Amino acid sequence: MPDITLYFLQASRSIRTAWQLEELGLDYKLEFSERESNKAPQHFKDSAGDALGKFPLLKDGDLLVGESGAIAEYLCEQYDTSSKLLPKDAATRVQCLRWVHAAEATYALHGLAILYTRWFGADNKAAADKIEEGMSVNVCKDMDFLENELGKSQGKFLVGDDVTVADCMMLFSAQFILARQLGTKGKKWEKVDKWIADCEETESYKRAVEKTGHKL
Ligand SMILES: N[C@@H](CCC(=O)N[C@@H](CS)C(=O)NCC(=O)O)C(=O)O
Repeated sequence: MPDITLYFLQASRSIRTAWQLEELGLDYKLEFSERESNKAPQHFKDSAGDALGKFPLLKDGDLLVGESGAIAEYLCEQYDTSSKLLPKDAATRVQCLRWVHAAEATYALHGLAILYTRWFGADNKAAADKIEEGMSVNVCKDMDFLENELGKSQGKFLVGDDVTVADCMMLFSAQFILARQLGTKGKKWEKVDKWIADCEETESYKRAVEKTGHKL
């Protein structure tokens, strides 16, 4: 068995990695930290040993891997021996990888831009609201795309009837946008809601939440 440690910050993208580890049936040590004033405490950053101080971080033996998307790809390369999370055929594989990258580079980017506008624009609400209104166009397009792709899937998950790395990465981004209503303008996406519920119902996701104590 590999010697894996997951550095898990509460209420964060770290749940993506925990879910993937559970999907792969890998044993791992958990180093957990609550947030302090919304941030990762300095002692936790120091103990994890990555200069950027962001989570999740994964240690595999002596190798420290950062960025949830890079961790996701690393775990598939090293341990997804049956290619269940990242299928081998080129079209399905690149479809999964598109979601792995979109989770951060599109969905989290657009959602966080709005969250930061709310935080840092609080003293000029009229300007912040205008920026949020403009940026909500991106979020609504993103969510429409997700809804549409779910409609095309041959099963209940993003790429067919089994969980793939696409679900492991995308779930947190969609939950985060919807829970905080980041640019969603009160719209509802039924297939997205159903997919989120299906993901949350998997035994692997439930184990990840139970083991880590993750809260959104
Ligand atoms: N793009 C990175 C983002 C990592 C990131 O920003 N993590 C946040 C939590 S979701 C964090 O560690 N924040 C702690 C802090 O800023 O103190 C990834 O996908 O891993």
